[in-house]
Amino acid sequence: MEFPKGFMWGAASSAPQMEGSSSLGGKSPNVWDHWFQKEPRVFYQGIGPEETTGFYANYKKDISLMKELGFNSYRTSISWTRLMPDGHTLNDEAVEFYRDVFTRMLDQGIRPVVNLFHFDMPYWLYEKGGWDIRESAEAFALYAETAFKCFGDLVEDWVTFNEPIVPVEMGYLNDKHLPGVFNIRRACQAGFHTLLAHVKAVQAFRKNEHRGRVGIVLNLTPSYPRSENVDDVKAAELADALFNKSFLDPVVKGEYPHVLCEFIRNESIHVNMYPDDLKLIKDNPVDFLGVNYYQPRRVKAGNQDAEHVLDRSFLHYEWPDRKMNPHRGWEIYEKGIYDIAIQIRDEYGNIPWFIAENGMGVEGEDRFRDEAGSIQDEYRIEFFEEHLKWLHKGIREGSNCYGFHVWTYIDNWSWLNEYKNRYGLVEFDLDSGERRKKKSADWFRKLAESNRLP
Ligand code: BGP
Repeated sequence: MEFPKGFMWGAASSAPQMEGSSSLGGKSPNVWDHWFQKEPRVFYQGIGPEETTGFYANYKKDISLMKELGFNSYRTSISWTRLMPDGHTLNDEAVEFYRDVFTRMLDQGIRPVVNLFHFDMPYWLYEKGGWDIRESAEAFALYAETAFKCFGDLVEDWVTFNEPIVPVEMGYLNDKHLPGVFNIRRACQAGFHTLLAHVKAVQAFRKNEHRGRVGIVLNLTPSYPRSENVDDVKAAELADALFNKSFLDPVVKGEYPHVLCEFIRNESIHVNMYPDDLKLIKDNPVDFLGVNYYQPRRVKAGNQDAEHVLDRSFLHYEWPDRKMNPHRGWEIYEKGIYDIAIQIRDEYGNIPWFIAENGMGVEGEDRFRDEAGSIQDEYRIEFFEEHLKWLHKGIREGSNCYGFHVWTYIDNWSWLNEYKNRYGLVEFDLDSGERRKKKSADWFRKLAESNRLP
């Protein structure tokens, strides 16, 4: 099974999950630094973003290892609070660090795909109101433009946001990210300001004629109704509009989906915007799309007496008898990747896109260690192979997919699970800091070098 010529093979990660040194090098705190250091909460192991794999200190070693794994590209993110600690002043140490990272990647034949925001809102901005206030969009646009100027000679693939719906869903309809409230109106406003931040960055990129392309990475969770019952079908449509199309439609088609507009009208939600905002959205579609795919959403209409409209409309539902990843509690549904490929081909103008994250988080991988000490993660290889078969079918049928990034290169720190679920092709030893290739690392190298799935 051969993939198109020049196919992008690599991995994705993010600054807050990889860099560490979060109080060094002139960086100011983001919401995650603050949360782990200052706000009492129940932690899994109590390991915060200060103690990640330490990419800030070890990037040279890591980039060489990526080369050994056959990567021809890698997505990382810039830390906003490292580059511009107070939102205005440029941190020279950060510029030097990122310039060296991108230069070394290029020297090794690894194309940098650079993301500007991976859930890491500066704490100073959060204190002012975060995504609740319009000022956050202006602040982001200034940061984006600064990054384009500082690194535009090295980077050609720019991503404004990773999974912009996640901070909205987890922070405004859940207590998993800050601010941790349940407020649908605030969720809609925060989502709108995030979109505005994105389009303002795209506009700045085009206006100043920067080199390369600008896109966004969305986590798409295909929404399948639990049954053919009309209520379930409607609930699935609403879930799709809220969690997929709320960003997918405006960034690609330049407009919000009608199901979402209807929901906002029915709920009498007022979203503050300026008269020209919708035109700005219309005029600034992305050049490409990155898609993170982990699991679908199985949707069933909810209890009509429930207090909150979201509970009345649908439940995020796990189908009995589905294949599950027991460690992460996520369904494994490989065909979902094909459904996305075909949907992008047919409903989104066959825009160039790539898989920006796909991976399997597993707890306690120690038990899969062989005598030589290497983790034999055959389950991960099978997970990727099954997804790649479906992706390949989508490409064969004309979907314009140009790459596949796994989540992730090395076991890294995560927002809610810290180091519980391991995703890496490379094992990270928390005690010694040692990096050890797992079986999947060798499998990935062969795949990337041959550009084909055996
Ligand atoms: C994606 C995020 C990543 C990463 C991944 C795995 O949604 O973009 O940052 O964390 O999911 O999820 P988790 O670490 O929660 O298991």
